Amino acid sequence: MISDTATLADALWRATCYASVCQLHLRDNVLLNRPLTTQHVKERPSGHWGTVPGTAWALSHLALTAGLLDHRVELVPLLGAGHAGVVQLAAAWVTGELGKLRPQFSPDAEGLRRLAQAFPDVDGMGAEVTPALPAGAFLGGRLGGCLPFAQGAALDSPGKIAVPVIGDGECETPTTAASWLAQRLLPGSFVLPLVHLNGFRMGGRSLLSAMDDDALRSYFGGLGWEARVVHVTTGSQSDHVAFQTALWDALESTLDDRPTALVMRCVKGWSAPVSLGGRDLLGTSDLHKTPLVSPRSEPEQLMRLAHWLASYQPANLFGEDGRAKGKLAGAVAEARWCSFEPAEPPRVGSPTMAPSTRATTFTDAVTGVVRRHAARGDFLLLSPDELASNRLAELADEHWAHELLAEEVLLEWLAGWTASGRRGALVSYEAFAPLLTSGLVGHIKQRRLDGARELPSLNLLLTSYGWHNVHTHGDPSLATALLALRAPAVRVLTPADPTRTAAALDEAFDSLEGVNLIVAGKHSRTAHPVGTIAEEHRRGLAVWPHLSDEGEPDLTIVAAGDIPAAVAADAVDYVRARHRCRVRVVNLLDLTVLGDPELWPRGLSDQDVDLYLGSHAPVLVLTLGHPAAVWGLLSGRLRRPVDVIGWQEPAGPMPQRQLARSLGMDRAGVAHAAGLLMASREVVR
Ligand SMILES: Cc1ncc(C[n+]2csc(CCOP(=O)(O)OP(=O)(O)O)c2C)c(N)n1
Ligand SMILES: [Mg+2]
Repeated sequence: MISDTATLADALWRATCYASVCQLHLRDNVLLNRPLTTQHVKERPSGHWGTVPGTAWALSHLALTAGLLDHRVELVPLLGAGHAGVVQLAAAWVTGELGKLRPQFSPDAEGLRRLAQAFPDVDGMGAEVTPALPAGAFLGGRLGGCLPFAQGAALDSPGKIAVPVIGDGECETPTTAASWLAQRLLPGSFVLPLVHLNGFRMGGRSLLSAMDDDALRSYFGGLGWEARVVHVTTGSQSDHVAFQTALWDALESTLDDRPTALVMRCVKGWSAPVSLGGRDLLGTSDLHKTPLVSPRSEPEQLMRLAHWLASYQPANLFGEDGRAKGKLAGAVAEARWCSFEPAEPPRVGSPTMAPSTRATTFTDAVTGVVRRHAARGDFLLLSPDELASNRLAELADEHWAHELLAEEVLLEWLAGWTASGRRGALVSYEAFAPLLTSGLVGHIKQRRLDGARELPSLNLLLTSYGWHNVHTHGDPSLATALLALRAPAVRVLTPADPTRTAAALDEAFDSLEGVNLIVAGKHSRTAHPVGTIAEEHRRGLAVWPHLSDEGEPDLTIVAAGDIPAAVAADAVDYVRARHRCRVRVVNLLDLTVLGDPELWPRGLSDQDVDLYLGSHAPVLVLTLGHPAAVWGLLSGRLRRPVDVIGWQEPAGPMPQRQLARSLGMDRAGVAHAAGLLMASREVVR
């Protein structure tokens, strides 16, 4: 059986490499049934080749092995490489999946010609990994997240094994490096990492490549993984047999819950031309991208390209119409692509609590809601060692809660977990949440792409921020960065008290397609009147009647967050008395309400601006985060005097009270800003 599969894998591998080389270089003659001329090649071929042969090898074996397993166990490949798009497209074209999605790229000669001509702008899919195609559940681009994403996806997914294909360069990233050890926290998460050890990163040798097989086994062994090292040298039948054998062994030990990694040693970009112009290519970093960048003007390059394509024996793979034949047809029939796609749509329900359910402390608020959601059995709570410090210690021992001091790993766990339709949240210090920026941006991109499914939101509860904390623990940059993306999925929720925190979490946990940043302090014990909570949730803001004068105000104070709400409540009578003006206080739950309604689902229309903020009153916004984030949302659309009091990085450590005073986040600061605003309105008039 192994030798039969090896033969089929060889056909699939050759076809996938062939279709990759076509995409990178050709515009015509894609079956090579005529001598290759300059007319057939692209003017300026470009793109990444180095990762192709090893990744194609992995995908070919995994798809065939998944076919043999026939639903008993699902093998789900995930691509970690920075530039595996071309090989993903090639594998999807060969196996007909691309043609199902985009009929113009049918699995025949015309389909391949069109694909080659389109690359690198393949009909909305670009040239990089896409969720629309097999093995695309992890978008990649950004190296490091694939292994932990696979761990999160495979957690509590019986019958599925995630197979992240990870480069040796990628193994140098902190996120991947931390994930090996982190597996200890997730027994029963069946992950079989395939380390694609091709010797090189982008510009030089990888660190792993300097280790011999024993050293590799010791390295992985110390981290808790058994490494099975398999050598793929020329791509011969015996290489395929050795790989199949190692893969089956590794599958068996993975299912025994013995973490096992398959380390595939090969040469980066093998099967490409070994030299050019007398210069060695093989065994150098020059094969990271295609080396044949000017085959039109360089006859040697054209000749090398023709030999390169011919080396995969296309006539033996494709019939005259370009359809798979012989062993390749057999391989396509056997191959199977598995995914983490949930059998049913995500189980989101309606909120678990009545809006008026009161919570007196942050601890009550969070533990109550989290427990109610976790009781549904599909919830994961993650934290970088901050549950106890955030007064949530009682959650730490729950089987659905995991703490690991590696923010980036946790984000990928959450993303992998939710990618299979389940719900969860990450509790992090606001100051260190910017570590998550790059990962979140990647997931936001991925979730916007064609082929992405409707998934439960990524929820982040950000606590312990600088207004209450030490100098080193203040940095609201994550919210600022995500708002700057202008992605409608992002919401920044700043509940004013524990009851509102509970309500915000309750709604967020059951929401779909979003990235919810909930910024709430663990100290707050204030309880504002609850009458407006339903409106705050529905609309993202509400006028607080208990603090507001009736009718049109002379000044509107918008408070976004627990400290701003408390400061507004404290300052309002003072402002009223000092400036003899009518004041309205608006509680803002969702910062994106201030943004353009064309872009943000809850953005205020011009009529709503007048309704909530008053038709002409100057506006003073108090925010927990950077004023720049608010200015960016407003973009001048209020057409009236506006000021924003928020976080600015202090020059050095200072007592909290002094910090608040220096930034204007206190009664005196609010009164001062209010006076200036109202004076400027007089000038504007
Ligand atoms: C976080 C991050 N840093 C840098 C890059 C740029 N980059 C793209 S591919 C690559 C080298 C990857 O090497 P390896 O993981 O060994 O993959 P291979 O191409 O050899 O399969 C780098 C550094 C990136 N994509 N992501
Ligand atoms: Mg590499």
